[in-house]
Amino acid sequence: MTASSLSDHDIKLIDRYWRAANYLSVGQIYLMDNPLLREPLKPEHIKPRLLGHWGTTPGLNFIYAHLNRVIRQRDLDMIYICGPGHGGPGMVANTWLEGSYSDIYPQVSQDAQGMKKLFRQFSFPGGIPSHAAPETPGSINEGGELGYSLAHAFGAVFDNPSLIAACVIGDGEAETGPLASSWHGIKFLNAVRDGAVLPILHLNGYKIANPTILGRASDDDLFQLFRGYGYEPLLVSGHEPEQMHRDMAQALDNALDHIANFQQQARNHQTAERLPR
Ligand SMILES: Cc1ncc(C[n+]2csc(CCOP(=O)(O)OP(=O)(O)O)c2C)c(N)n1
Ligand SMILES: [Mg+2]
Repeated sequence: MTASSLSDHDIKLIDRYWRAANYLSVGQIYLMDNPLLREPLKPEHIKPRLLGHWGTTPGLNFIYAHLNRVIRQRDLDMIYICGPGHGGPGMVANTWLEGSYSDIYPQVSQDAQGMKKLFRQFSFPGGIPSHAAPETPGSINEGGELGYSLAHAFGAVFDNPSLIAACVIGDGEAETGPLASSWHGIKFLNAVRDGAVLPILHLNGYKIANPTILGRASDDDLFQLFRGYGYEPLLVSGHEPEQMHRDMAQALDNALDHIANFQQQARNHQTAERLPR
């Protein structure tokens, strides 16, 4: 285990990025005007028909911010696959913050005018879908029909040795047949020829309003289940953002060190074993 190199300054920056992405997400769901709330909110600023899942989005944005940190720090070739595609506003918000959204759609510029368009277009007539649709920059998993994120993550890394697919899986999505069987994809992965998959189970306890099975399992049961599939589980859990940032950074550093060491070992010796327990 390496100690995470996250300084207090880094934590502040990640937290601000996360909060900006959260603001941009909630703005897409609710607002069609007054994007920076520079004037008092009036009914005509609010969309007449709301559509979008806020509940999943702060978690997706949290993971996105932390993956950006490790991509920059380690110069990784990494893709974020979003199982809860209904968290579409989060994916759009992050690509807009990064600049890739405005590169592809210059009319949705990185200023107040562009932000107004960004908010208005979401799930709006003539605008963009409410899910991480094909037109969302970098998207290869729409997520409208839950269950395929992990299969897409494995598909993305086969014969692609430099790629790491970080795959966020909803605990409700994990109850679908396709997802429940996709955990076994690890058995087809060859550490010499293929890249790596980093599944991140988003255990928020619910699928819309109903409790999830994995959300009700004990930590010990979860660890045993995922060890049985061939993974080395790491748990990040809590409510205090500052501590969560520290814990998430540490967990990601551990996971990525583990992947790098294992790949290096396998590639030096040209062996294609599975990750050691
Ligand atoms: C196959 C399928 N069944 C049902 C739905 C309807 N649906 C949309 S979001 C959702 C809840 C998903 O819960 P979870 O995967 O835990 O994501 P969360 O929003 O909690 O992050 C459901 C059931 C769907 N999109 N696809
Ligand atoms: Mg859930």
